[in-house]
Amino acid sequence: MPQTTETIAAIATPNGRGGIGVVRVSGGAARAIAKALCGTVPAPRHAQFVEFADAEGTVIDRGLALFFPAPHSFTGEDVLELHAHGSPVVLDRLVRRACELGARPARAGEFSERAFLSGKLDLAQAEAIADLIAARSEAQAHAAVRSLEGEFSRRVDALAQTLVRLRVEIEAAIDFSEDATESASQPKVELLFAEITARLDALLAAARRGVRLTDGLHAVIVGAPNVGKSSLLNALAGSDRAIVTDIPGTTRDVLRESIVLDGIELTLADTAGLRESSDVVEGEGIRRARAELARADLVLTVVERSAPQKTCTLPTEVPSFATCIVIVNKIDLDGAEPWRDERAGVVTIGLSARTGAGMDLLREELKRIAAGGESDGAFSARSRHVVALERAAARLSDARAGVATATPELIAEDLRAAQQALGEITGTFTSEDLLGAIFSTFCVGK
Ligand SMILES: Nc1nc2c(ncn2[C@@H]2O[C@H](COP(=O)(O)OP(=O)(O)OP(=O)(O)O)[C@@H](O)[C@H]2O)c(=O)[nH]1
Ligand SMILES: [Mg+2]
Repeated sequence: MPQTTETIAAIATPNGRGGIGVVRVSGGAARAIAKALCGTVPAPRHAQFVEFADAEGTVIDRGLALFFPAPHSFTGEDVLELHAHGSPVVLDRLVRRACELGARPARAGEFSERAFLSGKLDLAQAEAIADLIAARSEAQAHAAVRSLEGEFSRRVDALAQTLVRLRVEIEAAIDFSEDATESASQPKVELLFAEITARLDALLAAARRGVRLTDGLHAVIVGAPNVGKSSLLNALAGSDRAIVTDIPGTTRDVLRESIVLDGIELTLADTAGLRESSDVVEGEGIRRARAELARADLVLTVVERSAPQKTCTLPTEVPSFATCIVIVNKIDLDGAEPWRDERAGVVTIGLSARTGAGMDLLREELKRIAAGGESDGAFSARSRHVVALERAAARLSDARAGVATATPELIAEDLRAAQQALGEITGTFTSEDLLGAIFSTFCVGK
């Protein structure tokens, strides 16, 4: 266990006034600070009612003190918790007093970082704490708790274990055979490759759902000029967010609006109509629309009711994992009723952004997509996890492709890199930079 000599202190409760406020102290000096500040070191894990005193012995406040001796604490170090009245002045004085007694103010996320460094949590779990605190919906909170309990980490670890078995097989081939492809364990290697690839793909899909849930869905509205994309954004957002005119090419920039459906956040982006344009500004808008498309989870392709067939081909930039809905707009011009149709997995909805007819069908569809996958054990995840899984998948596929052609050493090297990518998720392999980047986004006192 790494021995951190510095003792840290911070207010653990949010800014502002409240019934109670908590100051947390962690490190080797916590015991001495308890003695000086509370007049006693409370029995381990037992709340004790004490007076918090300053250097002159003047009472700062009365409250509860709790002492968690190492290693049975959140950080794995000696931890002191002071529960005082929730006044910013009182809590500040307590932190200042702790600092006079040998602590220093904690940096953002430093308690969680210490919990990680002492092996109390892995990196994905530490991130799940931040996600739980930041959760804006019950679904997000639920997913974060599952990650915190180690659901995600267990699946990553299990995958890493299988990868180790594969490496053992391959490395045995290096030792015992001139030619890996003729090795006796060849069928076994193929089987392991197939198993890991399938599991990695499943985990990647689950992690992408986790990111959608944690970050909210990123939906992009695209289509030809003048089909009613901006009108659709306004109708979904319930406000005149975007400019609507009958001039094709009205929208030039990407406009974003956040909506919440059944507790799940959805960011909608309205974009410039896709067409060949010689106008520099519009051209830039179209370029941005395509860039937006490339990172979409959900693509709403809008077409006009008069020409649904010939224009409903999806743009080529749509990522393979994105869900697509085709919106046939302006049905009011035909006096048609709203409708929903599903063909070859693509849902098409006929509606009118102007009159609002059929908007409920779209909202239902969005809710269904936003909630998608939740039932099969959603856990919270971050883009960095997805990136690491994608890297692992790429190296795994290189290794697999190499079985027939490459030397066993090269295959082993790819597998090692894949394993390292997995290790970055839970923190088995990490750099100082990565840790700094992750924990600095946490809040102070966490
Ligand atoms: N009748 C009818 N007109 C609509 C409907 N939706 C949009 N319009 C009209 O179609 C025209 C274009 O609407 P916009 O929302 O600006 O279309 P857009 O796709 O954002 O257009 P660009 O930004 O130029 O690409 C406007 O005159 C709207 O009033 C609809 O459901 N019915
Ligand atoms: Mg527009």
